[in-house]
Amino acid sequence: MTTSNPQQTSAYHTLDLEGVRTFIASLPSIAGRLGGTPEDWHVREVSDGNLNMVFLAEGPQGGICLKQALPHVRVDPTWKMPLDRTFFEASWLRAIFPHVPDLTTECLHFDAEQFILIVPSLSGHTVMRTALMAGQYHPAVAAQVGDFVARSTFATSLLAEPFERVMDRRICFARNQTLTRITVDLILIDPYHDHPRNHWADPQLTPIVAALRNSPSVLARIDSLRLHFLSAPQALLHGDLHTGSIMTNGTDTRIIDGEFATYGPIGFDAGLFVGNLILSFFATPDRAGQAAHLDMIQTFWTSFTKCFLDLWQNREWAEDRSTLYYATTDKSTQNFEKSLFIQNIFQDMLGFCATEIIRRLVGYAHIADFSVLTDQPTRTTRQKAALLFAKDCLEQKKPLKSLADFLELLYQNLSTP
Ligand code: SR1
Ligand code: MG
Repeated sequence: MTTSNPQQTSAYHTLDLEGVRTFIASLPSIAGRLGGTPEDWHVREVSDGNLNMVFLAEGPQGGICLKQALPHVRVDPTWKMPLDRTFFEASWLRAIFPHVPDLTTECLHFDAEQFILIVPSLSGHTVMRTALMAGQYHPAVAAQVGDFVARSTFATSLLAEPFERVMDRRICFARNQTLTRITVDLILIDPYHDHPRNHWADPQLTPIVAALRNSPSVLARIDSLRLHFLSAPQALLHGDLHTGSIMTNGTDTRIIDGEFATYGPIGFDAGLFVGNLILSFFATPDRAGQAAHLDMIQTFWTSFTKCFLDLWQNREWAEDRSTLYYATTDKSTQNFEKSLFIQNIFQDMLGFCATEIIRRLVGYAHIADFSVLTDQPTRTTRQKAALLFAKDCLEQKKPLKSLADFLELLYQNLSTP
């Protein structure tokens, strides 16, 4: 297969099922994981996301997951795209895996010619969004995601490493510009303007979209969030931390699909995750399920802050003094500065959470959550409520200073028709 894509070598070709079998057979360490002979392997395509081809291969001894970038968006072949996203996903895994080996998958192999990434398969795990839509709420998962965000961001930030290492990694991930462009356009620009990619199911949402676009404070906040996203390289982000990027069996949870990885504000990852929990909250029919969502948001935030601050607290000494921040100041200054740092992440989280809610309802790449509400008027009412909640978060006419304020606003919007 040849295209005019400059990154694409003539050797690149998109694999089919037999191609996957042959490719794995050429890699002794991967073939050894599966066991048996290539004829014994069960290979199937499980592509689900918007961008790539994904295959699972299972043998008598184990399984792997193989992901290959396409020269276009998988769900829209007219949207051409370079292939390098699997390189960035492999690089992200290699950077964070030592810090979160229990919460993501190991990069077993990356092929720079075929843009193929191989990781262990997660059979027995379910996509978190699918579990939520089935009413399966595992309290441990939100805590694990909080730990994941804390450990992966802390470890790749200036708080943990000499600035030279952080800057080298920033240089690497600053090249992930194709997917960063998608994030900037789809989340932080398009929904606030007319754009052919925007769409929404029910015309009853149109007045709310107009209200978002006509609100000076919303537009100013969106510009501030975009500026912040692009100019605050605090830590290596997952970059697309929605509930479809999380797989769990209720006890074991793995964060996958880090192809959007880039340096940015920590509140972006937190905001996307919480935004998706809130979308699921508004799509949940019953009170008990809704309460479980509030618990998950609280658990996530508590676990994130505790884990992040514990990691910071433990950095009292380092040979390289440039990596120590507020370690030797008096206790009350130290507590003040650290709590200010967390407060800023909290405010970023609220902002990015709102942008994620808006883009998933009226931008591109909608989510399936609301399909569980089979009654159309109820579905529309809930989508309107979610959008209005997001608008309130961006405008903050009444300041949201704490998680309690945030959760109260959430309940208010659920009960206001
Ligand atoms: C063209 S990519 C659209 C969306 O899919 C990915 O999962 C990201 O969420 C991206 O914004
Ligand atoms: Mg993805």
